[in-house]
Amino acid sequence: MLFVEANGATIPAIGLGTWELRGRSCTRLVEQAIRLGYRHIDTAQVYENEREVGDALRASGVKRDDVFVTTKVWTTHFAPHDLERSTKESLNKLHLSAVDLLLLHWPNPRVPLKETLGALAHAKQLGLARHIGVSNFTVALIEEAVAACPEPLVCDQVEFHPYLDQNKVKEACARNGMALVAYSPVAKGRIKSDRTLAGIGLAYGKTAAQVCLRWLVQQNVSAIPRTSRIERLSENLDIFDFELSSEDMAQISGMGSAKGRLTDFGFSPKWD
Ligand code: 1BO
Repeated sequence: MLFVEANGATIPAIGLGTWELRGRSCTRLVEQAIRLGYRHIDTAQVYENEREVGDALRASGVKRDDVFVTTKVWTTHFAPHDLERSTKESLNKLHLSAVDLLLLHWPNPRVPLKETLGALAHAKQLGLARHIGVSNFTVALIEEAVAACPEPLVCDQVEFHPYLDQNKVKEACARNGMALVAYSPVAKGRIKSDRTLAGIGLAYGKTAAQVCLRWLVQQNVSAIPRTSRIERLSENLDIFDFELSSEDMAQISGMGSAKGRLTDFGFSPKWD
């Protein structure tokens, strides 16, 4: 396993995303992932699966300090006392005394960012989170957040895959010592049938999805692919025994554009 270092945090380069996983199948999948060697699990209040993730962590028997757990505070809990209360609720569901990483899930212009960041930093100071960060923040919001936050921010978790150009956000993260964590890293499954990536993979004996994930971690990005299929868990983890050439890296980097975004909502910020 490779790790991404960011402002004092050591984040496993591959994690399991759990967006849209629910109920017993979520518990089973997370437990199986941990048995296969995943040491980074990503959940969120709004995914409504923190209890199932917590059950899986407990059932796996893995030592607490051996697994990196992220959760995210939903935007309706950004007022300071709500942030603390909802984080404690999350911890209760996860059966944990602290998460490794606590993120603001999306920007919320209805609550002053400085207040929310003060509450996020306070959650860290109370020991509810080892590290803090943001998600779905644009370059301007990253810069505003870094300037306003009393504690270091360790990442911006955003959609990132070969079809979406995220160079500006990646540069803003690097400038501020933050990691970029990629959600939907295989473009919601679209990468699996990509002929360019499959062609590149032939030379390495790897699938298009493995080439894609390798392209991400090779640029110091942590990726959290979600899958509901147990057989895909091993495939997504099996990317640490090869290295893409600089020509292959450049070819894949050239595939992205601003139009490749797959996750967007009415409440999204104006993307870079
Ligand atoms: C609404 C959830 C988006 C990805 O975390």
